[in-house]
Order: sequence, then structure tokens, then C-alpha cells
Amino acid sequence: MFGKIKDAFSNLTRKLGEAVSNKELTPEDIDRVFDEIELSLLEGDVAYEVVDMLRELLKKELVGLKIRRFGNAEGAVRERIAKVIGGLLAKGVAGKDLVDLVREGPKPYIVVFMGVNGVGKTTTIAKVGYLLLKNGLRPVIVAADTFRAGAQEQLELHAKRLGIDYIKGKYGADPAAVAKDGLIHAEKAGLDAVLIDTAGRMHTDRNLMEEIRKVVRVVRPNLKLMVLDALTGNDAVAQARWFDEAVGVDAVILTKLDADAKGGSALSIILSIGKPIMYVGVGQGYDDLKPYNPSEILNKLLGQ
Ligand SMILES: Nc1nc2c(ncn2[C@@H]2O[C@H](COP(=O)(O)OP(=O)(O)OP(=O)(O)O)[C@@H](O)[C@H]2O)c(=O)[nH]1
Ligand SMILES: [Mg+2]
Repeated sequence: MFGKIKDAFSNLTRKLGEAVSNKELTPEDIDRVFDEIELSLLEGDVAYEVVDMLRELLKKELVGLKIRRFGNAEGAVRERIAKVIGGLLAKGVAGKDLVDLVREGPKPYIVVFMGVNGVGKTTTIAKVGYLLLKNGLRPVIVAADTFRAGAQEQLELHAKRLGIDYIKGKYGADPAAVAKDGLIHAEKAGLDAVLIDTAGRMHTDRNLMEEIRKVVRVVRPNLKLMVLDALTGNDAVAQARWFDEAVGVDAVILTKLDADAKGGSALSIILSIGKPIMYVGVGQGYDDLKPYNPSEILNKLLGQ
């Protein structure tokens, strides 16, 4: 993870360190060094706008930097870069973990998972169900994807394996009605949370977008979670914007971080999403869901 762009950041630090050990840093120095490393950032899948944003922010932070003779120029540069990127990464921290929200929130606490096709919604629901169970909370999983063949069975299999209550609907059934059934079940059985899986949809599919609006209107979720695939870069940022406009997005779960070998795609999403990142998916197992941890990412990017 972050392998390729880690090299680019280490070159950035070294080159700026060299520049500052001779004289005070100027905007031109920073442009020159950025021009030299820009291609490797882009090749590492960092979005063009993100490269530009970093260039401007680092200019603000670094121009005028002076190092005393025999001072540690590279160390001073690294510290400033860490401050800038660390600050950006910290913006994504969610105020509260889902476990706390469920524990402290209304009972049952209702969560809708949404996103485009194949980003990992169903897998993520199973992981979240497992996480709640481990913390002594009882969820019900609701298959409100009545659209895609196999979707109901896929979720049912997870629920059975995990020993979690499960509510399904018939193919073609109204997803809002299925979601409501899940809510009624949770109320009757005194469960803590309702986790609602929805069909993958593109913003261009007006029927499906109308359908997710209806689910939200009918069950009034306490949390609307958008699932995004780390490999999709800029497109993920656009997806979050569409869903935010359509139904509102409270927080994001970023999946497949383990599969983003270069790292720039995930980094670009994290730096430009403008929403709290509640968890990251780091594999296909039930345990492969981690809280978003900015300092761990910063270490991977800038660590020596
Ligand atoms: N490596 C990796 N694979 C993941 C992760 N999360 C999900 N996947 C895989 O991504 C694929 C799609 O996952 P699903 O959970 O079916 O995605 P979905 O969003 O429900 O898909 P649709 O219902 O068709 O829209 C599966 O092969 C999952 O195992 C993750 O964090 N890491
Ligand atoms: Mg699914």
C-alpha cells in the first residue's frame, strides 16, 4: 500500500532538502522540484488536482524556509510536509465510531449502505455486522437489493455464517418495503441496529436513484453510509457528490485499500472527499475493516 507514491514523496523531501540547504526556499524552487516529481505522482494514480493542491499548500508552508549551516535540512522539510499532509488527512476523521453511535443512539439504530455497482457494499455490511456482534450489539441485516440476481443469497450466506438475523425480499419487491420489514423485525426483537444493503446504482439511472430516495424517506436512517472503492480515484469523489445531492451522505467507507498497490488513488479520494471516513476495507475477510487512521497513512507515505 502506498508503495509507488511513497518513493515520490521521499524524492520530494530529498530534493527540497537539497534546495534549502543552499539558500532560502523560493516558489520557483518548489515549482522546479514539483515538476521533477509530478510524473511519478501521476503514475502512482494521484489525481492531477490533488498534485496541484499539494504544490500550492507546500508553497505556502515552505517558501522562505531557511536552515542554519549544518542543520538537518531534509528533516525540517519532512516535518513541514508531514504537517501539511497530516492536516489534510485529519480532516477525514469521523467524530464517532459506528459502534459508539449504535450504543448511544436510538434503538434500533438504522444504517443505509449505498454506492455504485461492485464497490463492496454487501461485503462491508457483513464486516460491520461482525464488528457490532464482537462488541456485544445485535444487528439485523436487510437485503434491500431486490434487483441484482444472487444479491439476496449472497447476503443471506454472510448472515448465516455470522449468526446474524436476516430479512429478505422477493426479487423485484419494493426495496423500501423490505427495509421497513427489517426495521419492524428489529423493533419486535429488541435489536440494536438495522443494516440495510441496497442495490448498486449509477446516478444516471433515474429509477434506481428515485428508489434509494424512497428507502431513505420510508425508514429515515440515522446514518447514510456511502461505500467507495479505493481503486476508482476521482470517480469515487464524483460518486459521493451525486449521492450527496440525491439523498445526503453522512460518512464514507473506503474499500479495497489493500488492492491499491500504488496508493495514489486512495490518497486522492481521502484528500478530496470532504466527508468523514468511518472505516477502510483492507481485505475480503470479516475482520478486514479498520477505523480510518490518518497517522498510520502519514507514516506509510513519509516514513523512512
Ligand atoms: N481486496 C478487497 N476486496 C474487497 C473489499 N471489499 C469488497 N471486496 C470485494 O469486492 C467484490 C464486490 O463486493 P460486493 O460486496 O459484492 O460489492 P457490492 O457493492 O455489494 O456489489 P453490487 O451489489 O453488485 O453493487 C467482492 O469480490 C468482494 O470480495 C476489500 O476491502 N478488499
Ligand atoms: Mg451488493
